[in-house]
Amino acid sequence: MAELEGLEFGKSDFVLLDEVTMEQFMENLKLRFEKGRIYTYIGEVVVSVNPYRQMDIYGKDTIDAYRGRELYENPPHLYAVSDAAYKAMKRRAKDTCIVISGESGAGKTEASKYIMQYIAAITNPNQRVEVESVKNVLLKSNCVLEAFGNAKTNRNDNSSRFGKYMDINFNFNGDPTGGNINNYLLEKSRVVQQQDGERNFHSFYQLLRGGSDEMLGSFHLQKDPALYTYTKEGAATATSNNDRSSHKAVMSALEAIGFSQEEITSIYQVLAAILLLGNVQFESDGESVQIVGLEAVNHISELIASDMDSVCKSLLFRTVATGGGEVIEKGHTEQDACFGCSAFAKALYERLFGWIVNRINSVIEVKDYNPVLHGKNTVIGVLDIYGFEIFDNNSFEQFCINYCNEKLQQLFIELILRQEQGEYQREGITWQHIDYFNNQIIVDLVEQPHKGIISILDEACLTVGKVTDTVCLESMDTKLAQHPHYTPASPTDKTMDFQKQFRIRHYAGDVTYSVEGFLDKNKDLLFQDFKRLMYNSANPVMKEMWPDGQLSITEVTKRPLTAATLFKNSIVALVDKLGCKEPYYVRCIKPNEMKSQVLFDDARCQHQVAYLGLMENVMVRRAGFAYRQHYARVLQRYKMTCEYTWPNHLMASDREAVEAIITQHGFQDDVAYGHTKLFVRSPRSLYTLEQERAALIPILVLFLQKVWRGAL
Ligand code: AD9
Ligand code: MG
Repeated sequence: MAELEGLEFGKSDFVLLDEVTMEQFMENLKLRFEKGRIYTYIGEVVVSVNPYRQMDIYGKDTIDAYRGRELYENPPHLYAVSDAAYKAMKRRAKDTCIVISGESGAGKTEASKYIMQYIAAITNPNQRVEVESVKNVLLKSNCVLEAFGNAKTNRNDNSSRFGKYMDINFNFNGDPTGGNINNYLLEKSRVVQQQDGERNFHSFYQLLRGGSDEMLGSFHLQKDPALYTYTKEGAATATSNNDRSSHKAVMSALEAIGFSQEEITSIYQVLAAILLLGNVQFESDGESVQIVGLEAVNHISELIASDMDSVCKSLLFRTVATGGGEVIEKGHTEQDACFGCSAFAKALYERLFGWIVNRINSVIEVKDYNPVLHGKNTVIGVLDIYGFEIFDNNSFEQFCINYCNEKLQQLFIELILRQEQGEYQREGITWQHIDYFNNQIIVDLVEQPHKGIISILDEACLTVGKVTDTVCLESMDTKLAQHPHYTPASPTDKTMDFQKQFRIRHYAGDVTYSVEGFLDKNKDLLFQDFKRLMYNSANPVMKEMWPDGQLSITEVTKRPLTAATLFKNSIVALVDKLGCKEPYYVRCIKPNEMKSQVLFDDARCQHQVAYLGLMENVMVRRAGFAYRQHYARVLQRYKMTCEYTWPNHLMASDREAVEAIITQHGFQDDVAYGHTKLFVRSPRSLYTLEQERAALIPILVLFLQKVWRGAL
């Protein structure tokens, strides 16, 4: 691989643009995409454009080219930031994290996999067995989590329907010793309903199409996904995934990770039970509700190791404690029974997914780590989480996801600024604080205690009696009407249905939310009877997934936390975790909606550049010093451009030699000399140096060839 790219490929760092305008930014991004250069820097941030084709840039040669090298020594690549994060962790014992963001289909998950592969490839040179086994589990976990957490959507055939943060732990040698995965907000509503053209989670189709006849027979399943309510929508949907071969791969990944046969069977039994639950129907004779077709229920009870009576009971009744401490069974209406059944199916899947993640964690957990013996245990975190979402119809899920992005943007602002300021302080250089939009005000709008949207939602969920979505919306409109980022629906605004919608002015743009279903989704009600049913399962694996089922009805006094509050708590914890690490960023862009490898949709890309805050990022980077490097490195790279330093200098220090180069080019007003590094303010100076160097290289090569041939 060439050391540096030629200028025909555009500027490899947006900081080098002649002017920071959206026009120039887009021109450069497009040129690079068209030339097959999918990565570009903003300082240390990698901007990545999904190529929608296999690129020959991830092989062993490339890994070797990036291993241990500095960012600017090679063309921009994920491997370079991975290496930077790794070096910071290993050499400076810093915990680091790589935050990958971008919208659905932009390439986040692929990027996270390349990052993990790179880290796996450059570590454990001595092939120690225990380290290899940790690496193996970390890599194999992707396959399992994708099967259970990904689905085909209209935007992406392999869309992650959960947020994922993975910590990889390292010992003092810089070898992985373990890890931990956190998952966020699995889109469980997909289990029972999918939009046109979309599918349920891959795992269901993999089981039906790839499971052996023997397995399917014992689960009372048939091969055809069209036979099951929950999979029939997606049954005919074409997808690039091969369910049958994926099933094999997942089974062997589960085994390789260390799941026992009993556990693997239990996982698939839960899936089978969910599929059968989808086919259960209810009918009412006006007085009581019955289940239509008891055979499915019989099979379900077998699959979840319960008795048929208990399953029927939990589908048709709920146990309630009266004020006097009495316990009574209340029959469901047909509507309640249907609601309960699908809530049960969703919860079964969510618990299963959570259990799988925990089980993987138990295998890779760092055990017996002794800091005295093993040195500091350092961490690299990789975050692959949903990007900002603006759909035609935005619901509770988009509200949560967009709140999460506000929090991450907050962190981005804080960390990038903090990092910059920290560096200037360390190097003894003064710099001017710069201001830009701080989105804390929007974060507060959502999460502030008592006043924020989540609090208002929670209050409505806790109120006894029938508070509807619309009543809750009225309360939000009254309390937040004055907020500059909140717009109540107004009868005069033609773009909004004033009875059901509200609008938030997010940092990334305005989003109109439809409040319909907000309260149900926030309450996330699951009748306690289902929890007890599963806790009493004779299958120990399933029982383990439902520890809260052990409480008897009279013991259940506290209301469980709402979905929004649980999500908020998990995101606050995530941000805390990221906040104490040195961050590296990958900002992914989706070039078009057609999955085309040639189409660059200017408007769509520009929109993403705007809401990812990339222009601001370039400005911040340029407002300070765009470029900084250790003196020795600067000298090594540019010494050929100065008569006092080529081929060697006679000065007292590298710093003085660098000063000679800078002075000879007349850039002295554009730089600052730190304790260990040179800081260059304007990219133009750097650009001139680069050009001069590039022009000199062919002359130098000619010269050397002549020397070798003995012509000189
Ligand atoms: V979602 O938010 O989970 O819906 P992601 O994760 O951002 O989304 P993903 O990584 O799944 O997107 O990428 C979508 C598809 O783009 C992949 O399935 C690949 O077909 C394609 N892709 C993405 N990145 C690359 C790449 N570096 N090289 C080749 C890529 N193809
Ligand atoms: Mg993904």
